[in-house]
Amino acid sequence: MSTFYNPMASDAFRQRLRDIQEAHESLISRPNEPVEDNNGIYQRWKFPILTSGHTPLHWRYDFDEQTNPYFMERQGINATFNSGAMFYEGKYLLVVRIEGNDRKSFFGIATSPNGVDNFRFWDYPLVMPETEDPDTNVYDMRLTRHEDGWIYGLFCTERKDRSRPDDTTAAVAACGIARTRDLVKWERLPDLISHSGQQRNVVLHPEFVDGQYALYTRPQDGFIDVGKGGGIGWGLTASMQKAEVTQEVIIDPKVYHTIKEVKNGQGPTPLKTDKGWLHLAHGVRNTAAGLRYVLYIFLTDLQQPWRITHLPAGHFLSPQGDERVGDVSNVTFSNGWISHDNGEVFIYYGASDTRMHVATTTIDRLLDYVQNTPADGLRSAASVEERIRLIERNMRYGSGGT
Ligand code: M1P
Repeated sequence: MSTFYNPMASDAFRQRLRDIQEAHESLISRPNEPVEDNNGIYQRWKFPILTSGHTPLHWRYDFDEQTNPYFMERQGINATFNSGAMFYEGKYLLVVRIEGNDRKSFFGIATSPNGVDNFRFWDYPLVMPETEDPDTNVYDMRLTRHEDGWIYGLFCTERKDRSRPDDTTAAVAACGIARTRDLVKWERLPDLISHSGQQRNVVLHPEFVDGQYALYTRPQDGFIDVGKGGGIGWGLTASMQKAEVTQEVIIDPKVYHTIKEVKNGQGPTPLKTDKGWLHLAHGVRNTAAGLRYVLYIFLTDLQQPWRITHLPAGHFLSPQGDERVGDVSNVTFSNGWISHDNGEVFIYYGASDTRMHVATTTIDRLLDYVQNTPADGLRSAASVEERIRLIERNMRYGSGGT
């Protein structure tokens, strides 16, 4: 990472430059630590791994005293969240959704040697080429290392809804597609064509299925409301250079009175295990205080990745403590996780559309969780029955003794 020194500036200006660089370095290099509380499923880590304060100072300040005599932050960064993730050349690499004070999101790459702290941004943000129809906003990239040899980044591209010119809030979401070999140079491909309305949370499956590329989709009637659409969909396309899904089936629908009553969406690229494909997703319900986004896990069949074999009830991870608060409070959202051959898994999640966190676990724990957590009985009485089964099993060990 670059350090900056301006020999032409006044003592006061140079001192401030030194001070903010020291404070920035101490934030970035602060060691993270596991939180004491641990549910046995995963380990949360205490500090956010990325905040707006982690973004490079030279993206925000003007270091020239002539043009910035008050040493102001010229181009503030509002938030860093919802990051795609992969292990790349020995480092934990995140493609971070960075939101400027101007509300525009863009991508920046940050890497860490250990996956839990010391994430440092590359000197420049990622320059994403545009299609003939320029994006207004791009965000939430899912990285997939596909067996065709490319690394794909699928993301949401948002544009004004031109059919409603008088409504300044009307927007259209679609799936933008780009690919790279080195994460530096990106080739933009045409946006996904689907025939089910708008799209967000589209994810590329890492292997060919029946000789085709396979996509997890999330069709939606509106920009925010999924309306009659929604659910995690599945579709095939012969090519990613002209990706088109003509047949989309919903493999994981939204369901009344569950954590995904309002909407849901595939998270990162699923992980292949010997028991099936492990999926992380987000589910959304409504509350008097607004929407609540939580994460859940499910397992699909190895040969038929669209077929769910295990789907535990309820959430796997929900916003806790400070994670609850931010620009869009009560949100956990994940579009990146990293697994190693030794079974370790690093789950990266955005909290309340503001900052990034990590939780660590293993494939074995995730498989135990997904295979042995009861499914949703969809009624209070069924939940009580299920809980009584657990209580009765435990009662064998209760003697009233110590
Ligand atoms: O604000 C919460 C999330 O809302 C959207 O997700 P979804 O389409 O599933 O509602 C996205 O904008 C996401 O980035 C954001 O975190």
